[in-house]
Amino acid sequence: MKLFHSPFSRSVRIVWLLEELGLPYDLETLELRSPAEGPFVQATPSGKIPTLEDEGIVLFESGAIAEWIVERHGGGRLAPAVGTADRAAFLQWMHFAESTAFSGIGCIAWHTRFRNDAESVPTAMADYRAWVTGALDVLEKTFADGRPFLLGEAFSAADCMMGYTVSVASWMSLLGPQHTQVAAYAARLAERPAFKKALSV
Ligand SMILES: N[C@@H](CCC(=O)N[C@@H](CS)C(=O)NCC(=O)O)C(=O)O
Repeated sequence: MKLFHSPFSRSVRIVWLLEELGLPYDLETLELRSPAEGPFVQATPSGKIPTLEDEGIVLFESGAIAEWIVERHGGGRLAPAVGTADRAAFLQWMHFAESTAFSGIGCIAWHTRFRNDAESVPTAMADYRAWVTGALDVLEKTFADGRPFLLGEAFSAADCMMGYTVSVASWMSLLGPQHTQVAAYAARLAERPAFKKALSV
């Protein structure tokens, strides 16, 4: 497998997963070009980061890549069996992590990091923060029962997806004082050697 990666970008999710599974991979590390240059401008086969090349397949979308890796190479690890109730929850969190929970974070980054015009769009910025807070509130309720990971006692690929999301939210100071369970979840994940490795490459 060859992974196109940029430090601290969503490809961290995939490095993390590969490390958790102990799978061999080649990393092509790139500098992230500003998305303000235009859509799909990254120096990868898809124009986006992450992109995975594997067995002649070129795949983008971090969630799809993570699902492919556990299905094709996981040997039953880090994902519940297809067709089970746990699998349904797994799919929900895999997709929630990017499509719902990361969308507001991405918009905030767009205006604060790439466009530098956050002050001129205060209503939109307030909406984005509310979206992020709403998603973190869902997680806060989920972890209120004391579970260490999204699916309960078992760490799964969904935690690689969501762990990146909550870590970025934390780095961007988007967690509120009410998000104690989410903060504890992020701290728990930060101790995992595979995540530490993913953040170091
Ligand atoms: N939903 C996609 C988002 C991919 C994405 O936007 N990646 C960012 C890096 S974190 C990127 O390539 N940004 C630059 C661009 O859009 O040109 C995924 O989860 O992989």
